[in-house]
Amino acid sequence: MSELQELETEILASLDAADDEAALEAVRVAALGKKGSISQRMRTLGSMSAEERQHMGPALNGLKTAITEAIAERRQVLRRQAIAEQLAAQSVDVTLPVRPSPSLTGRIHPITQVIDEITAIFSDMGFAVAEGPDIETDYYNFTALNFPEGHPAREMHDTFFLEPDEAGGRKLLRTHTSPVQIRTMEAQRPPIRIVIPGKTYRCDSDATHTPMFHQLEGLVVDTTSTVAHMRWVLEEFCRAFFEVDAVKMRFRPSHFPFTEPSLELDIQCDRRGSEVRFGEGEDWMEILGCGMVHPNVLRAGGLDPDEYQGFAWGMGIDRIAMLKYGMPDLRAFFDADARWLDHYGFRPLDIPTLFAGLSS
Ligand code: 2NL
Repeated sequence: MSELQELETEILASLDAADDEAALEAVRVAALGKKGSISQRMRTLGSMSAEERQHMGPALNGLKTAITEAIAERRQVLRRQAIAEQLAAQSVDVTLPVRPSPSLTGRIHPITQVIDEITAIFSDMGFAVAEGPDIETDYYNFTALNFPEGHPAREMHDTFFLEPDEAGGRKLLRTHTSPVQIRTMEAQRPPIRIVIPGKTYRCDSDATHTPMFHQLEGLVVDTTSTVAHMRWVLEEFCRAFFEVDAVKMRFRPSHFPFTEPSLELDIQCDRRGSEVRFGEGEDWMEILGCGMVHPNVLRAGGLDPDEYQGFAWGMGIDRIAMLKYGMPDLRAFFDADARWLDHYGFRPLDIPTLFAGLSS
């Protein structure tokens, strides 16, 4: 057998052995690539005698054509094989039982449910829902909210700071949703009626605190908004949320940097049984903090405190969700345990509305 025939047999054998496109490409490069066995031989034609060249020229060209065709053929075979394998892998057994739809097996997390319930109540009273970034600046999280520079209240918030940026500024994870109120005041003129649900962060972790938790704040700014309006709004909210005809409330004096005066709201309840009952009993439970927006905060929002006034409140969603739905352990909220969610979660199509019932 001539040397070229031997080479041809060898290349055809390695083509047969190539069982995917990458192996095929390797064979092609080894034969027809710049430094391939055929290309190298083609380059020797120039230094041959005319007689030798007359014989080797057509032989080499013939080999090149034969191998090029063989590669194309093999590529076709491999492609068909790959498609056949893919189709076999994707085949569906139509005799298997239908899997129940996610709308039946999926569950809405109790926190999402409670946020939907609360926003439904406030939407009904004419409030809009506002949202903002979780990563905030020191200005929106503290300064604009009347936390003086170096004031101990800043330290009390156990803030998570991000690495400083090029300019040396340190962003942070918002410790409350209040920055959204400042951003809203900057962006729109009163009357403002908004509620802000969202994630908030503080470096604190024990049986009753998680480093990420949920808050819902509200803000009303107009020319004549008063504590009396605030009291009505909060009472309506409590009646609707706890699904009782009447609630007894009491306000206690408190302190927040962003409100003056500041108050805390308790509602009457009965804790004697295994669960808390609202709208009856002799016990009190703290529900939220509230107050009249501090003039400095209005100014930071670009509003003239001689023209505008308003009220605001803030509450922790996680604790209120635990209370309403009798969930004993806060930390289970964020374990992503499907069995827990199966038990405490809500059906996706049971959307809370005031007319159809919040939690029925
Ligand atoms: C609490 C108390 C509160 C606010 C939040 C607020 C926001 C602006 C202006 C004035 Cl922009 N106030 N928010 C007011 C009073 C209390 O939260 O204990 N939250 C869990």
